[in-house]
Amino acid sequence: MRQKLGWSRVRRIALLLAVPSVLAACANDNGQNSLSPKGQNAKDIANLINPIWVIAIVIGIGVVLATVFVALRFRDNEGKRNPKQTHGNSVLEIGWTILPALLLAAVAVPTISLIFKLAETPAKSEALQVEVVGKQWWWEFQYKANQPKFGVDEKVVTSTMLHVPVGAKITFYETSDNVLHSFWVPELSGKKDVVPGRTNVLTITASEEPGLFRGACAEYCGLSHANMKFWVKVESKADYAKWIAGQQEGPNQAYEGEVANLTGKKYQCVNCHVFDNSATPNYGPNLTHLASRQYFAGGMYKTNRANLKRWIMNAPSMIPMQSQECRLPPPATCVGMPSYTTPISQNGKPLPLMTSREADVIVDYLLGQK
Ligand code: HEC
Ligand SMILES: [Cu+2]
Repeated sequence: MRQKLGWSRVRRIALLLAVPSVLAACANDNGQNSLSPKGQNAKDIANLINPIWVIAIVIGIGVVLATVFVALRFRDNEGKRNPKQTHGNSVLEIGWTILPALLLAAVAVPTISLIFKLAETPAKSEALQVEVVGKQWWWEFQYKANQPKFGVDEKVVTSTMLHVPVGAKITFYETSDNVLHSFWVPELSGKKDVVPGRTNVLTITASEEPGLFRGACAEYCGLSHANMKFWVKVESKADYAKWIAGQQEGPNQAYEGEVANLTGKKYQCVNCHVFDNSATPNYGPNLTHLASRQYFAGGMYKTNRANLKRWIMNAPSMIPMQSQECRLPPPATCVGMPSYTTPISQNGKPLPLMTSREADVIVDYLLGQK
């Protein structure tokens, strides 16, 4: 039975179509917009995809209109308007095979040449060399030692905040010590998969202007995948030089006394963290210059007293992790940073719970680690 397409139904359908478009328009400028490229790689990709969009939209609209036209014109009308029945039309069939093939071939030429261009790796002396390790669920950056052009003498291990000078080329050597991740700074470059047991190489060019660019893990990697962000901080040459020199100085304060006792013995933070040497990686982020990082915890929180204190006492309450029950690094089966205020025991013995005062001692020290 045919139903009349009444006005109320039309309106309902229109509303259904309108809601997603309106919501899409609400998307705020979150610094992850690959349609507003700021770095050369991202610009090259946008210059390729934009004309293809135009062609695709024109063809898409044509196909939809033709489909709607045929559906309306030849809809069941008690047999009155059956189209003329034919079998085979060589001209049409050859036409609609060759035309798309030509179109795809035309699109392939600039696409393939851009793939090769983006895969180029400049000489080691020309680009800042950074090893990237995808962790669960944060990013570790290790500036390779001996890069005089970029002010790096000793290796520098940091997390979440990647500092680079304006206009510089950066070659990333990406790997993972756990599961698959994908490294993506939408406004600067395309993605690169981060695969355990492999090193994938990606070179990008920083923006010409200073700026803070948001990156994210773009490959589902477990519980806190959505919280695995990072930032690329593009700085003037002078600011970058100051930062990289600061990272290579030892800790601002001696690592001794009560703080060393709490973090080294009582709570054994040193199982997972290094407090006094920025050249050494560990299971968790290197904390030697923590206070120089604007954001911590996978870029999800600003580095300030309130956030740090809450984090140190009970990190899993801020980012979902599989570590409440365990204060040991791998090969234990916990993932992430444990809670120090949730009662747990190890080998049948209850572990000490952190007091607010102890947390203050640790936070005071960490905030001094510029
Ligand atoms: C079992 C290993 C483990 C132990 C023990 C541990 N942490 Fe962590 N910690 C981590 C991991 C993993 C992260 C990163 C979590 C994330 O960002 O998702 C982290 C993150 C941090 C951060 C934020 C650093 C950054 O750059 O994002 C601070 C600060 C920190 N831990 C301090 C401590 C202190 C203080 C202790 C001891 C009281 C401690 N941790 C004990 C594993 C551990
Ligand atoms: Cu991920």
